[in-house]
Amino acid sequence: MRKATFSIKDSEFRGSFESLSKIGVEQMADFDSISADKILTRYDIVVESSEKPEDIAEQYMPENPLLRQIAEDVMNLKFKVIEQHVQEALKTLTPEEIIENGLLAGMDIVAELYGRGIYYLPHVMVASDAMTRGTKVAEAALGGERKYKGVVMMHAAEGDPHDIGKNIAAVLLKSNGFGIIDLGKDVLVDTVVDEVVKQKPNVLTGTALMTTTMSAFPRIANRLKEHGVEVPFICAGGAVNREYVESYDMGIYSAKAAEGPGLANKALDGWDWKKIRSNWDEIINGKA
Ligand code: B12
Repeated sequence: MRKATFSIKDSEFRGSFESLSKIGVEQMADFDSISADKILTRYDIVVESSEKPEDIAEQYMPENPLLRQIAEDVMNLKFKVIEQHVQEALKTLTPEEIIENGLLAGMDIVAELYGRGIYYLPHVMVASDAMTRGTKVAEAALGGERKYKGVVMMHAAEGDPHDIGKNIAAVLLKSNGFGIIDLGKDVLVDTVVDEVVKQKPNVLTGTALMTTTMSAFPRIANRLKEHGVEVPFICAGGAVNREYVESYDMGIYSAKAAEGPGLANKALDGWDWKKIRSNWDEIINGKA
């Protein structure tokens, strides 16, 4: 991984003073008498220097060496070797463990490094490709066709290209015996409504990572009501929170892909969205 240099030496500050002097700024102050140690604090550098990319990564790194290798592959954009490493890990670990604790951990690191301006969009795109390749290998190991206990229709909101979380949630729901109708990403509100009315899934899910796309969810809920359709509608992604999702009918919040099966199972038990919502804490904590 690229190592970032975060410390700027005193001499570099002094160098800046020297160049200022050359353009005549020395007339305003006697720079030689000023100690950079005392007055020059670059707060942004201080903040950055306290946590190096390696330290940030370490916070998310799994301990198991096979999972660590996979998380490192995602983080280091090793899309060519990740499939082989997932195959090796499958000899001793379950596909769910590999996805949740290896691939997802790697993507968490990438998201964190991107958020801090250390990684840029191209890094993120290659990392997400590596993550997708690894997920496909793990998913294949979950077994072939099976009889589904219920159907979950999934989508990423209109205008939203972020589908990594949705795809992970789909794998975990599949591995728990659900059939998935994946409408894809950037799905029009009208398309979601039409498909729900036509195909009558047990559960609908939506993912929104952008504040510009999250309003698609209440629009979907309202349009479904106009059609006289009610369905538990799991809404997830960084753009939404529980308060927002519970501000419109049918909405059930989820922060983690691993929560999907627990919530969807309740719909199969005959719970409507109101009952799932009012027992949300118990379901998420495995007490309902
Ligand atoms: C990867 C990424 C991309 C990739 C997306 C690849 C892909 N196929 O998804 C690419 C490079 C394409 C991309 C593009 C853009 N991105 Co982007 N991207 C990210 C990034 C770094 C990580 C997102 C991610 O995949 N996280 C990991 C996954 C696993 O998380 P997740 O989807 O939230 O899923 C978790 C939960 O939400 C939940 N979950 C999700 N779905 C479901 C479903 C169910 C059923 C359940 C139960 C749970 C569940 O489970 C998962 C965890 O277990 C974030 C930064 C960040 N810190 O999040 C920015 C971020 C989302 N992007 C952002 C932006 C602005 C953009 C761009 C507009 C940038 C640009 N200027 O061009 C473009 C989009 C352009 C367009 N309109 O087409 C912003 C959004 C800001 C905002 N609040 O609106 C973010 C937050 C970055 C930032 N800090 O500014 N991006």
